[in-house]
Amino acid sequence: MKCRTCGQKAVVNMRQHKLALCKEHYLEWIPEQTDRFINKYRMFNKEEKILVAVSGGKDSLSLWDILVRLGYKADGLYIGLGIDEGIAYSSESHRLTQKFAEEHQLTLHVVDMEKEYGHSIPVMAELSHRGKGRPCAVCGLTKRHAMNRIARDLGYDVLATGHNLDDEAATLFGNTLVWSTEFLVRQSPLLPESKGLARKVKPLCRFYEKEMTAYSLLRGIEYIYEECPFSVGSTSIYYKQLLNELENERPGAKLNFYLKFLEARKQGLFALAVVEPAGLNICPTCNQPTSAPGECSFCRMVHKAKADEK
Ligand code: Q46
Ligand code: ZN
Ligand code: ZN
Repeated sequence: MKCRTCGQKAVVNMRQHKLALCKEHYLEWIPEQTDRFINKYRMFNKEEKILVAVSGGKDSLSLWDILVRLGYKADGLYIGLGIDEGIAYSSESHRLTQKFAEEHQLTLHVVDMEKEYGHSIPVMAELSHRGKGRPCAVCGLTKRHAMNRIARDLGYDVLATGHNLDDEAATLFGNTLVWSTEFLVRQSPLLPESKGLARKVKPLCRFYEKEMTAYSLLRGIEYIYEECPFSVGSTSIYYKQLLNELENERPGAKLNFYLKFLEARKQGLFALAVVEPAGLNICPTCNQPTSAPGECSFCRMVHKAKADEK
């Protein structure tokens, strides 16, 4: 297999794109494509301040790396979840993120759950009785809250996350199985800023997970190989397996599933589902927008955890 650009030996062969590339040209192709997606979906421009949510995994570190290589103003945000589970998951992912930031002389903000709110994610989940043994609901709520707070307080224009095509296709598949129109209408590479919530973008949403793995390995990015221990056995991992079986038989099926959805969405397939939240309210504790009057669900959770502690 030869590189399409230079004819040297290819190291990556992408059946779904009928494209093989050598190391040098693959490491050029990924940022070029990313920039194309950023412009196509009008995510942000070179003047805007971008906050990248970095977890220490391959996708978010690669995203940070790509944005900086492309000349965008991108700082990082690491959220210390306090997940150990015998593999020191959080401390190891924090160490690798810190290392990446230092080596590239980048600015990294850190929010430590335990220091700022008194409890790690697993403890918070237990104390607030949410999530039935899995802290993911609490974790998701916390991450959204912290990202939005830092973006607002430090004046970032946009929040970028490292979701890849496999993540997006699995979410889409899950939402389609139950025809969850309210989620389908909001699933997009770009969510514009609205009522105090920062603009959110997913510049890697059209790359297969294996393309991101290849990028991070060829770029020599050191990332945490382990997935979060709480992701084991999750529905999204099951959906990813199903979609991979489909992809093996029909290369390109996953990308088609996602892109055709974006097209249908753009043409207004889910437009009727757009229900504006009835007059967004402001949480009196953290000043972030919330759908119901009174404290937001994050602040209620923190209070409940504090009350139950006593
Ligand atoms: S939600 Fe759940 Fe993830 Fe949080 S607790 Fe781990 S698996 S990190 S994307
Ligand atoms: Zn080449
Ligand atoms: Zn609040």
